[in-house]
Amino acid sequence: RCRKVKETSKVGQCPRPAKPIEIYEFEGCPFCRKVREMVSVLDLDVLYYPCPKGSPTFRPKVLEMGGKRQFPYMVDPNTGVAMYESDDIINYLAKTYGDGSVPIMLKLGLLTTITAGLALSGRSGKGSSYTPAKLPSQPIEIWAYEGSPFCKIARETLVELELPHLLHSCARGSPKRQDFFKKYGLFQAPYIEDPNTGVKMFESADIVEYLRATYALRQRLS
Ligand SMILES: N[C@@H](CCC(=O)N[C@@H](CS)C(=O)NCC(=O)O)C(=O)O
Repeated sequence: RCRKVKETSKVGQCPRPAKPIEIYEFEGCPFCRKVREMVSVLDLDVLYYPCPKGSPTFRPKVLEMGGKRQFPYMVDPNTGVAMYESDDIINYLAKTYGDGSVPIMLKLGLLTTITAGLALSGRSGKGSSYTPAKLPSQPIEIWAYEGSPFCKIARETLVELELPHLLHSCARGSPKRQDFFKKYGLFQAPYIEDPNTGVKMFESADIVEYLRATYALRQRLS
């Protein structure tokens, strides 16, 4: 017997930000991971400014803007609100761009931090430290969502190279999946479009190779 999975979501009825939310963070941080999960739940488009350890551009900017070198840090250009603290950011996003509710797994305090950390532990710190890279003039666009291991591989590299990226959330249930399907004839994530070079591509391994070849200052041997 064939069972169909029906994709539904309430996000279509929620207010959408006119300009993307800006989040300063890095892939390997469990507190940042919690916020990224909420971003997927709310189907938001977010401009991520990567702040891996040792990175020269956005880490100092956060210190300048907020007074602390702590991640995640969120700026909402639509409301002028800016804040640290993953729980505060999650609650703000839920109230402003959702129905106010936060999924149970994201509001268990220490347990949420531990489970978010476990979700990252198999990748042994990937997406936490900086690899010297050229800074592009425009953010790279990526269609991705937090639950996908293939999207994670692509984002680790975006973060390690400190490449600003506009992430179009497209988790299960996202109405953007249908739009994507109409445009490209299939749905597959991750997918990137780099306005700096005109490159468009699927496949996490190809994306990683492209990003390193285009932006890393020292090429890896492996
Ligand atoms: N209570 C904060 C904790 C955030 C936190 O400790 N973030 C770490 C990264 S996982 C940090 O900013 N460390 C300083 C650094 O990376 O330089 C929250 O929930 O957002």
